[in-house]
Amino acid sequence: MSVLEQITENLIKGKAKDVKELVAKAVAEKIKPADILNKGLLSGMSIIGERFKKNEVYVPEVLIAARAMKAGMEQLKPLLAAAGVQPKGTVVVGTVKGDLHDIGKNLVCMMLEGAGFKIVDAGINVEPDKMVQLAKENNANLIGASALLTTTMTNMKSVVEAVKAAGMSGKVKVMIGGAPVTQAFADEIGADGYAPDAASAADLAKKLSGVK
Ligand code: B1M
Repeated sequence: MSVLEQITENLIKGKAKDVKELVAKAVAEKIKPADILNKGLLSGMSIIGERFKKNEVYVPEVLIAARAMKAGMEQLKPLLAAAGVQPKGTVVVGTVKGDLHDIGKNLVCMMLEGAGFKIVDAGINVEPDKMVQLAKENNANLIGASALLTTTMTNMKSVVEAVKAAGMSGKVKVMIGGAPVTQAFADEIGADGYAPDAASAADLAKKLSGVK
């Protein structure tokens, strides 16, 4: 088994220490940082994402795999920057105003990072204007809004409106999700996309960003 395949396999199993060591080994073997990222780490997260969608693995397995990916990424980040490898896009992710639930939002952040995006985590209880401001500051192409309450999901509309008011429609797309959110609601408020779970959020971010 190649070192890249070993990285993928150990990431799926959530073995952070082994992933870290294998990434160091791959670097020592002079494998390109972009290949270590795409063919090792990201392919592991993509497999975990697919299994999560099919309910073959659950939240804890995803969190453990994401921790292993982080361990590998810590080694790789400086090398990727030095090699000029660009992220697939930048996403500002936050839980909307009035809402303090962040477990799903954090999973979405991890899956997006696992798909190759740069994440700006805006946190919880985020004002719509704050999301827009962070998108501007970080030159983001996407805003991801999460809501878990029927009383706060309406604040997603304010995010869409804040993006419009800032003249950023088209340049910055808005994707939404969370337990009470539906595609019909996304259509109603004019969001650019809806994803039912964190793995689908990564697929949607790629689609909205026009990348594979
Ligand atoms: Co709250 N809570 N809660 N809560 N809480 C729910 C959501 C609730 C359904 C429980 C219930 O009554 N059965 C209910 C909402 C009812 C409703 O509006 N329909 C509820 C309520 C009422 C409340 C309070 C009002 C309770 C009170 O104080 N009276 C209060 C509100 C506080 C506030 O936000 N202002 C409250 C507080 C809390 C805690 C703080 C105690 C805690 C949150 C801790 C935390 O997040 N750090 C909490 C929890 C844990 C829950 C439940 C039990 C679990 C939520 C969760 O983390 N799920 C929840 C009941 C339940 O869902 N069974 C409940 C796991 C997580 C992985 O799933 O977040 O759905 P989820 O994320 C999924 C997808 O939805 C999707 O991907 C994720 C992974 O696949 N997704 C996205 C999420 N965001 C996305 C964004 C995307 C795309 C996909 O694109 C950007």
